[in-house]
Amino acid sequence: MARLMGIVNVTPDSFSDGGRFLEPDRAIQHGRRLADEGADLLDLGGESTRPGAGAVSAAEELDRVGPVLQGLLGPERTLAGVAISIDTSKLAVAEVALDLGAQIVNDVTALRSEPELGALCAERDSGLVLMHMQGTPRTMQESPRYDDVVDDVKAFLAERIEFATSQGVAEERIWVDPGIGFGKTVDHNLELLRRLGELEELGRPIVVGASRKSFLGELTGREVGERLGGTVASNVLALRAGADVFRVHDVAELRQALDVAEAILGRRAWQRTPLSRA
Ligand code: HH2
Repeated sequence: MARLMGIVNVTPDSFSDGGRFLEPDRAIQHGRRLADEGADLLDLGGESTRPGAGAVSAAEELDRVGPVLQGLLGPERTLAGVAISIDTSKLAVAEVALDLGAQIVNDVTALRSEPELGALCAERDSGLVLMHMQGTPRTMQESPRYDDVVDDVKAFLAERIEFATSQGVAEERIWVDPGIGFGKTVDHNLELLRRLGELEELGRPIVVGASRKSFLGELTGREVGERLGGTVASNVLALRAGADVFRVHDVAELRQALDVAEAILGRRAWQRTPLSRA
């Protein structure tokens, strides 16, 4: 079944919602709303990775995400069946987040920034998302180049799985992500989405983060807040191509789109749902 990962960015500068949820109470409210709308997971991040974004210290990142994690999970450290992933590349942030009840580490640097993060995930038996990125957020869009973007991304992820398992992470705990928009041209992103199924050979669930990203703006001329149609199209086709986890801002709309797409694809037994009059 398609799993939806709702995005909670507690940052002043994220590319689509920067500053909207910097206040802990607003971020908590937003996270609860995404959970009600059908998110299976919430991805909580305290550092923007948009092209050109500046670095943030671990202390600052923790100041942003710590109170939100506490507010969402409470003393029981659970949120009604919804798991929380911490979107960080920093050991110190991941450690506290796992202490507070996060269950997955989403590292956009795939353990290259702080390799010890692998041992932490192993010790805590947490989930781990390994994402592909060419370059760093500061430089990644300068002139991305590949021999064959899908083969290169696949080889990178295979090597990163090997590294993570060498650090003790159980292979079953790893998910992989092609890193849409991270050191890729529009054509690279389109090719990755078109040939996503080739990543299934890695044998791990595939995460896709296409929501509101700039390739959708380049394709449609739409500003970041007006890319829902492009987001739906790219996620539905990613589902058909083999994606398992969908990292999105607009959970209600994507839940509806993916539920219908899965029923059409015959991947989900459907039941009549009474009409809601919200
Ligand atoms: N994209 C972003 C951040 N984290 N993690 C994974 N696994 N995959 C992605 O595609 C991905 C990610 C960037 O999106 P967003 O969080 O909306 O923006 P920002 O990095 O500016 O906060």
